[in-house]
Amino acid sequence: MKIFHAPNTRSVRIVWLFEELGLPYELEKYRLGDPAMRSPEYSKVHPMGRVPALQDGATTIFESGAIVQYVLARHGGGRMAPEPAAPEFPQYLQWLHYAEGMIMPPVNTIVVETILLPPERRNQVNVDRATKLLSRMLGAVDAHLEGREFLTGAFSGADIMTGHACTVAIGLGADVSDKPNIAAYVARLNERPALQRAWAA
Ligand SMILES: N[C@@H](CCC(=O)N[C@@H](CS)C(=O)NCC(=O)O)C(=O)O
Repeated sequence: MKIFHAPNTRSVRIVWLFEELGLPYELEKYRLGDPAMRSPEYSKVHPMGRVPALQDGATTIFESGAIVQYVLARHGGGRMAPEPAAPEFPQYLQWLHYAEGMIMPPVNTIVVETILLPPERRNQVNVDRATKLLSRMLGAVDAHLEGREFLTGAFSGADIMTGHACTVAIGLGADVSDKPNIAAYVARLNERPALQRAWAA
């Protein structure tokens, strides 16, 4: 399978997933801002010119959460995802989708307003609002992690998605001094050799 990847982006999630599963993969690597991601050829892979995307034979799929679900369903062999009948399945889906639904929107605003926009177009009101929102979104993860090592029992696709989003948020400077469970969780994730290999890819 081929992973369309750019270092330090959400495609790290997919490389991390493959590394955890020990599945072979090929990388097609880009840099953020690479004109090749805007080419007509790449728009056949991802119509918005983004990463990650995955090619599996004749199938091409984008959206990191969908890719995680797809890979685990087709190639996971029952690992890293509870069965639909398992009691933890609903919570697994919830935390799998929480990353893009709730954490990444304020993260995106912070990235745009503090990194991507030229200084004269930045808006501190937007940064302050997003920072407050992000803190509330991380608060729910912190509360859920009380007494838990991972989000839903054993390490799963939900940790790939929401764990990565928490790691990115902290990397951007989110204050988790009042969220000890998240701080410890992210430290645990960062110790995983598969994640270390994915960051280096
Ligand atoms: N919801 C999408 C977001 C994809 C996305 O925005 N990827 C960013 C990198 S983290 C990207 O490719 N940006 C390139 C660009 O906007 O030109 C997912 O989870 O896959």
